[in-house]
Amino acid sequence: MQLTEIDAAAVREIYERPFPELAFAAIAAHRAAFDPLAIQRSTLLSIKTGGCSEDCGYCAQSARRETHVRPEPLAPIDEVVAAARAAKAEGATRFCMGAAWRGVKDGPAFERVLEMVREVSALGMESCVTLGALQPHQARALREAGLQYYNHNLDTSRDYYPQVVSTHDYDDRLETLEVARAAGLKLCCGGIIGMGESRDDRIALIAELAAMERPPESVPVNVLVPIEGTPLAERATFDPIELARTVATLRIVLPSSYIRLAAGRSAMSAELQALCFLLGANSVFAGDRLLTTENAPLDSDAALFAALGVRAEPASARH
Ligand code: SAM
Ligand code: DTB
Ligand code: SF4
Repeated sequence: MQLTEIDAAAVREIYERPFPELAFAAIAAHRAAFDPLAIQRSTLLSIKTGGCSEDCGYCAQSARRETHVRPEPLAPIDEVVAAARAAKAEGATRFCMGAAWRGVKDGPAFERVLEMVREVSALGMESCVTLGALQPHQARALREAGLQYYNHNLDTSRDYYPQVVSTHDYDDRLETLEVARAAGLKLCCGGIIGMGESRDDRIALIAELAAMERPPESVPVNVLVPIEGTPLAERATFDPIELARTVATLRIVLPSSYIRLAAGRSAMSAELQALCFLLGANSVFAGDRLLTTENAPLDSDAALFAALGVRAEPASARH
């Protein structure tokens, strides 16, 4: 099914189906578009940690909050390349570099990021960066450096967004997504669940993604990692069945996108991850760390994959 126009009512009809009906449709959609045994693996590295001007209520890296994070300057290129090599050796096919910036500023720091992108691409890995807001000439420079994916999440519904962040708005996020798309970049765009949003908010986010003229190729589904010192940690409400419904609905409305079980896996049982893979999640963050927090360890992932009989997708299996 290729949906070009989909509204919240259509998404709700899918999301709220009796679970066995929802699951059956999601599994069928997954098998029609993907090898259900293959899970894509991306590795994350924080290349510029903390000290961010923004006030995103879930984030450890806002300068406005007292958290476990100590700000660090932009990483040197050789450290980033070493981390990318290690990720490749461990079987990751995509290397994602994250900076705690409101947006990109022209100058030596951006030049260094461009060099990181060139070096990672030269290793034969897919590259992804997440640097906040982008201007068109910056997006073009990233594309020319060999960048494939730009990660920029909508994070939640338009209605709930002002309760999550006050220093930028939903339209700013959509604008950057358009800028990245116009430069020929693939989009990695998803959200966070479990930060006190309602089911309506989750449905509205899914509808927003599905209604894009060209939906994101990659959709990260983060479960809130509660960070001490952030306001949303106190509102953390995680419901595993809502996660499963979110994954299954995304699989049905975005049949050819990779759906990533992103942050929050270290707090999930093997059974819940297995359910999400069954319902169409086919990508994970691999590696012991996310940006500022721990990820599900590599050895437990290997054990989980072996127990389920699934395998890491080889490089360039589809793209
Ligand atoms: N500053 C850039 C931006 O905001 O786009 C890039 C980095 S930001 C940390 C990237 C994404 O990480 C956020 O949009 C959010 O989806 C996710 N994220 C950050 N902190 C998280 C947390 N505590 N739990 C779950 N997801 C989180
Ligand atoms: C995404 O959707 N999730 C990643 C990545 N894109 C940049 C970030 C998760 C961060 C989790 C909390 C932390 O480690 O600080
Ligand atoms: Fe800054 Fe991004 Fe964290 Fe928001 S999510 S505070 S923009 S690093």
